Amino acid sequence: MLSPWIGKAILLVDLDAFFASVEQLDHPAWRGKPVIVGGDADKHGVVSTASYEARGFGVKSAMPSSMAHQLCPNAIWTHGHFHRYHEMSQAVMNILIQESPFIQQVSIDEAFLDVTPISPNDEHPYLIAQRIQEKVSKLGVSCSIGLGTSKTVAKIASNIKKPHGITTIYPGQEREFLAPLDVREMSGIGAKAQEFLYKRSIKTLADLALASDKTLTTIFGKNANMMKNRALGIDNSPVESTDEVKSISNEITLSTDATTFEEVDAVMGTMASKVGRRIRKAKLKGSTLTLKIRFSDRTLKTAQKKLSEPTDNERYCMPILRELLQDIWSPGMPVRLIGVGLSSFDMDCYQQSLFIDEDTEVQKAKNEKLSRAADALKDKFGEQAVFYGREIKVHDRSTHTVAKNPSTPMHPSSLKD
Ligand code: TTP
Ligand code: MG
Repeated sequence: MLSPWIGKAILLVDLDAFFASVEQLDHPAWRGKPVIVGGDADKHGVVSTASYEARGFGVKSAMPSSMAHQLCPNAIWTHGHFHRYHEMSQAVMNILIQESPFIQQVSIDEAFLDVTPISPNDEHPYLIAQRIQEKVSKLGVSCSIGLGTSKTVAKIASNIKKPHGITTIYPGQEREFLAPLDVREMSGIGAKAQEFLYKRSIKTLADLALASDKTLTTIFGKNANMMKNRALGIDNSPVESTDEVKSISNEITLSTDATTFEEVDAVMGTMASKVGRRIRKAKLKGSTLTLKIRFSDRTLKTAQKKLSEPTDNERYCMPILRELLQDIWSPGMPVRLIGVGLSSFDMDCYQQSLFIDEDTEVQKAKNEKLSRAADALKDKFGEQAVFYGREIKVHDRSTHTVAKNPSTPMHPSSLKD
C-alpha cells in the first residue's frame, strides 16, 4: 500500500548504461557480456560507457581505453552507432511526453518530468514511474528513476538503485536522505570542488548544509546559498519545458584528438551540417555563428561572428567557420571537442539582404537546393544517408556527443560552458 503523495512530485528518468545497452539490444550475441563503447586504446581513446557486465571489472566512462583493456581484456569493443542512440533517445522521450507535458530533457538519456498529482490527474507518482519503466523496457533498454519533491532530490535518488531501480523519497524525507551522502552526489560538484570541500572537512551533504557562507562563497560564488539550500533538500527550480529555441548547436567529443586541418575541418563540417538540418527543420535562420573548441588539456575557446545575413545553410557557414577556426586554433594543437552553433533568431532572420549580388544569389540558390535535397534523403533514409565530402571520416573518429544537449530539433542548447 503506497503512502499518499502530497505536493510536488518530480521524476528523473535516466537510461542504464545507455550506449552499451543499445549495442546489446542490436547485437543479441553481446547480451550478458562485457561491452565497451569507446575509442581505440592505441589512439589514446577513452571509454564512452560500459555495460554493467564490464563495470564489474572496474571499467567506467571517461577512463582511458588502454586501462579498460587491462581491466577487462575480453570485453567486446565498439566505436558506437550514434544515429541509433539518438533514435532510441527519441523513442524514450516520446514515452515520457505521454505521461506528462512538463518535461525537461537534460541529456541524451536523461529527463525530468513533473508528475505532481493534481485533480483530475492525481495518480500516485510512483505508479507513473513504474509504468514508465515498463514501457521503456518494452523498447529493449532499461532505466532507473528517482522520485522526489525537487529536481535535486530526484536526480540524486535516480543514482541510488541502478540498473532498473526506482528510488522514492517521500515529501518530508529529503533532509534525512541527503544528509549522509557524499558531496559529489550533488549536481554541480565535480572532482575539484569535492577536493576543495574535503580539505575543509566538508564531506557529506549534511556538512555542506552547515558550512560557513564564506567557505561556500569561495567555491560556489553567487550560487553558494542555492547549494546550501539544495543540500537541505530545498530546491524550487521548475521543470522547464525547453520549447523556445534560443540557439541550435551540435558538438562532439572525439575519441582521439584531431590535430590536422583536414581532420578538424571534417568534424566541423559534420557539426555544421547537423546544425543546418536542425535549423531548417525548425524553420529558423540564425545570424550569429559560433565555433567552440576544447583542447586535450580541457581549455575551451570559442569564436563568434555576426553574419551579414541570417542563414539556415551549412555551406554558407563553412568558409566563415574556417576563418573563426584560424582565430582560435593552429594545426598541431590537439582538439578534443568541436561544437558549431547558430543563434540570434530575431526578426532580422526574415529580412533579405538589401544588396543583392548576382553571383552570390546563384551560389545561395545552389546551396539551398543541395541542402534541401540532402534533407529529403535523410528524412527518407535516415541521418546516415548523406554526407558531404570529407564528413565521412568523422564517423570513424567520434565516439559520442557529450553535450548535455540531445540533438532533438526543437531542443535549445547553449554553447556556453
Ligand atoms: P550516463 O547516463 O552518465 O551513463 P550511462 O547511461 O552509460 O550509465 P548509467 O547506467 O550510469 O546511467 O551517460 C549517458 C550516455 O552518455 C552514455 O551511455 C554514454 C555517454 N557518455 C559518454 O560518452 N562519456 C561520458 O563520460 C559519460 C558520463 C557518458
Ligand atoms: Mg544513463
